[in-house]
Amino acid sequence: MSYFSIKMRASLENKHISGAERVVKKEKIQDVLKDIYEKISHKQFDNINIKIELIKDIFFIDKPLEIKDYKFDSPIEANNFAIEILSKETGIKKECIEKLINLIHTGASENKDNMRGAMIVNQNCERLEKDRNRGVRTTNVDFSDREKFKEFLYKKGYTERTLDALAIATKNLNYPDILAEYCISDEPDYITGYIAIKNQYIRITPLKKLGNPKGGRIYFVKNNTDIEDLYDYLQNKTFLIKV
Ligand code: PML
Repeated sequence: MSYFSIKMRASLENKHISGAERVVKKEKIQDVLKDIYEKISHKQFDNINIKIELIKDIFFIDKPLEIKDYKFDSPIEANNFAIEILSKETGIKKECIEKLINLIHTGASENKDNMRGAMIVNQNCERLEKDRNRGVRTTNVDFSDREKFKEFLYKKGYTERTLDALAIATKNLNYPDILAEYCISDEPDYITGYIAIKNQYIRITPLKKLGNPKGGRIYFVKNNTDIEDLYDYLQNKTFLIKV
């Protein structure tokens, strides 16, 4: 059975507006193109880039991480809760995690913009990204039946952001040396973030202050992580999550 990866990126004056990624069988390509175009058709853009590629090797993950929800009165309380769990799961000192989380909330790249991809941090609190502005991006992951699973999540009150983020977190945590992940959106009004640990996707509201345009991800990894292999896994290996 052959699968194709479809990647769409829309921009306006070279600024990213919207993006979508899917992994589907050939007969679904036309429907998916229509779907992802609908997603951006109401926005202003001057360029859409679509790439469709045959996937040579496809891997499967048995199920998505289990979703849990927690609500707090303030981002401070919410982040303290996240830091507690992340420290327990990774063995990394709370002060280190707190410092890195603060960076994500204030713009983690050198010029105080958001990093383009995720920060990678080991248990000694050392940053391992090859480029501190670019970070690493998890791509090439989708659900085996995205529409069915989307409907299931929508009925429970979740959004397409949850769907996409759950796919990314599930692929990340499937890598043996990734111990945990922290994420807040760069959308100023999307204040639900998450932490992911082995088997769990823990949604936390409000993980950031309303109106803050900063966001990003941190991947917490084991000390002996092979960084080349990690990049290859996150960026090049294609996974479908069974649902
Ligand atoms: C959720 O609603 O489950 C949290 C999603 C975070 C999305 C982060 C992003 O915008 O990439």
